[in-house]
Amino acid sequence: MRKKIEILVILALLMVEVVVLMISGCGGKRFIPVVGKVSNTFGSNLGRDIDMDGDNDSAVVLSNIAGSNSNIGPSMAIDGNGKIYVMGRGSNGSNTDVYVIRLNSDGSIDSDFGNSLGRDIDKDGNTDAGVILNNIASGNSDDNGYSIALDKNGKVYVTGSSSNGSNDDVFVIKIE
Ligand SMILES: [Ca+2]
Ligand SMILES: [Ca+2]
Ligand SMILES: [Ca+2]
Repeated sequence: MRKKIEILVILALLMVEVVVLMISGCGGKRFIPVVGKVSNTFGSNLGRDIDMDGDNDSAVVLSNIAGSNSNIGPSMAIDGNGKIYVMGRGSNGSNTDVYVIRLNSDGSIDSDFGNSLGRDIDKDGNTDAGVILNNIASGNSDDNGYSIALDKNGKVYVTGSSSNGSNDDVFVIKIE
């Protein structure tokens, strides 16, 4: 009788083991893909652990985009070649301007897009390029970009609002 119980217990333990192996994919955790982890190859290494998982992480951080501090980036889009367009508004020191910056798939700034800004906005030691839009509705005041979209040919459209001097107008601009 005791032997029979022992055999049943062993069989039960074996069944539990089989179920655990089935759930974990026979090889344990190493077969479960890790998702939700911040890349440490996109952009530059921050030297900080921003997702608090024990290792330092990477990101693209842009500052002084339109010539002064205070930069806001509400919209981005990715074309079929993996180029990443980041659009928003930045202060030029007296009012805001719209910016569009194109990143390569590794997060570096694509210097072939737009004009030279004469500034190193990603602090990698190199002067960067991009599109800065000012005085869109002729008010020579705040120009705020809110959204960006690409058409099927990769042409870029940005929209937002711009001061005409007394109130704000909507703009849509195509960048070729
Ligand atoms: Ca981390
Ligand atoms: Ca402006
Ligand atoms: Ca740079």
